[in-house]
Amino acid sequence: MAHIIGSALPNIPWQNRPAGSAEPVWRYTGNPIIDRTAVKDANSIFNSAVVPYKGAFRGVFRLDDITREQYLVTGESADGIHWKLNDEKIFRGYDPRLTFLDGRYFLSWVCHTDKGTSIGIAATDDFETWDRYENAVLPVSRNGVLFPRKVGGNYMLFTRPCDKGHTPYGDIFLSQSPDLTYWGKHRFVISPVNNWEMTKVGAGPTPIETDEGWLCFYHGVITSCNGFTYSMGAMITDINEPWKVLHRADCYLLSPRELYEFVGDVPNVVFPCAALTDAETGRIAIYYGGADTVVALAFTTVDETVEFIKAHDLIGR
Ligand code: BMA
Repeated sequence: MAHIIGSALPNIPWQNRPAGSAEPVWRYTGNPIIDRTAVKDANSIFNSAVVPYKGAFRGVFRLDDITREQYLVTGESADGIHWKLNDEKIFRGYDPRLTFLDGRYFLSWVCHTDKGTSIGIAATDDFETWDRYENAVLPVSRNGVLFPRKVGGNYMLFTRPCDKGHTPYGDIFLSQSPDLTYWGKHRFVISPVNNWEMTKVGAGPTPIETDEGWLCFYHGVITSCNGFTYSMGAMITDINEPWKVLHRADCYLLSPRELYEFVGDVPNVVFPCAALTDAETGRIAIYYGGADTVVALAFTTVDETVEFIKAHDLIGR
């Protein structure tokens, strides 16, 4: 049995695996949980981040408005499923991740600079005022994901160097920092090697600490004759040297199958940015964007995911 190392979250959003399903990850039957009309003048609300907050939940949501500018807005929820989003735009950019780290809530996201995208970092205690840090990396990069604690005395950040367009390549790297400002000791983590992710890979939700290592969901992209298809994969990395991959599934765990993943502004996209965990039961609730248009929710358990990764492990072959 694999175990999550972390806090209990008795009110984690949850549905049991549907009868007859053998999937490693199963979708919430009420998907999508947030549609494109949840904020005035929204074009779409999708790849978004969620954390537990004072017995309820807070989130930072990607909002593309009807001018097609990309912004982040906050939101609140009692149950993690029904959300009230705020109109106020807190930052320009996209694909937010939230990490509870050193007693504060850290946001990392794809921010714009004159020379291409970088990884913005900001911290908050109340989701109202934010302390902005220096951008973590030189442009151009996306998919900046902080770990929930220091490892070996340093903060850890996954990154994904790329180009200014719809990047046709991409490896996951990891950078380290003593203070969340100066980043170095860069390490390579993974390249695309599996068919379903052959074009590029990028980190997903905040890594989950387990007694087997860091459980990391990530996205991978295959190019078909109709363009990109985004799926979710998973790997387990070493607890003390998180750039070392111990296990990695050769197949996806979630891939577009439902209409809200097939149809939208960018068809055929599932893009995970957040995961809630309950250390007591091992339950995991994954938030992902559907077709660059809506927010959806899926479930698994740490035990089932670790078992699935090991049963489809490409490491050691
Ligand atoms: C990536 C990012 C994501 C988006 C995905 C599919 O490059 O822009 O926000 O979900 O493409 O369009």
